[in-house]
Amino acid sequence: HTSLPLVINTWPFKNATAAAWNALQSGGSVLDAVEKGCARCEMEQCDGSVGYGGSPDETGETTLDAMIMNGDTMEVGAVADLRRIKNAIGVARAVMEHTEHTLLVGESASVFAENMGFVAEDLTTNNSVNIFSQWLKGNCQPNYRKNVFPDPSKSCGPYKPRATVRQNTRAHLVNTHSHDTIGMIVLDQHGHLAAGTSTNGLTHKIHGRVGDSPMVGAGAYADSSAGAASATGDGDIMMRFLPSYLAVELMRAGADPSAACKTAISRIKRHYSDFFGAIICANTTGHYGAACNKVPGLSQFHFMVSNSESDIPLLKS
Ligand code: SD4
Repeated sequence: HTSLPLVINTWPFKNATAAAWNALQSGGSVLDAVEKGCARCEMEQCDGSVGYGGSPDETGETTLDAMIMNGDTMEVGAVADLRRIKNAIGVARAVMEHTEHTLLVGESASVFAENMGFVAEDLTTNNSVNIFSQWLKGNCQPNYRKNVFPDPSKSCGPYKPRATVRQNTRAHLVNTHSHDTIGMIVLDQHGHLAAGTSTNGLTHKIHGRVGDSPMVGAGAYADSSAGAASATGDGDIMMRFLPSYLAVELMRAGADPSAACKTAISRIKRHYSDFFGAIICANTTGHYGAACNKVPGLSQFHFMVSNSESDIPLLKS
């Protein structure tokens, strides 16, 4: 396909798109491009929802999830609930290239990262402290718990199960500004395909919560013989449906990328009509598509594209 190479990523994170594109132009592999692109967002703290200093959890800590997948070899490296290390996608790649494992989590992932030479630093910033203290002060809702109540003597938690389970309680606020993961797909002229994600997850999540982004087939999936996909949104819901895997398998079966994305989203809608989420897809010829679930507050889902028809990142929706 003449428009190759192709870089696409979720949300209008155009510096990430450009970083991935430049990595390819300077001779880097598709994995280098995914890593450089996501790392750019980690350093820029894209939207406050990638990298350090965003989305503090219920204890005020920022923790990171990331994944990278090689569509040629099907190797994956991922980290979840990573603490104290800013470059989560770099650690994910180190898991892929320097271990036989796929996913490392929590404190142990951080120790692995330190041993691999990643710098340990505090991920807390004034911004994350502010978000956290606002939440403690006024609006201390157990956003991501159901059928529990907070200890009345404290402003927040500890939370206890309700004696009688209320039906259908979903104290789950969908705040579109608390989710904006970067998910990226890169395809080069030789058909090498890679995908990756990086995020700081959800604001006020329960300590230890892991989203869809580091989960293979949920946050992203790549298979150079079929295509690649990456999802963003309400990871707790989305990971139940492996939307990225589903979209790639649909493309393998002949669906065009837009149709594959739409089907992956509608599969989730069958059960959760108001979930917040979107997916991007590309096939092996460099055609791409995207779909999102329309919910109040999210008028359009934007994503970035660079290919040889336009090496300036284009905003699509
Ligand atoms: C998560 N999927 O941790 C991520 C958040 C996200 O757009 O993608 N927001 O659930």
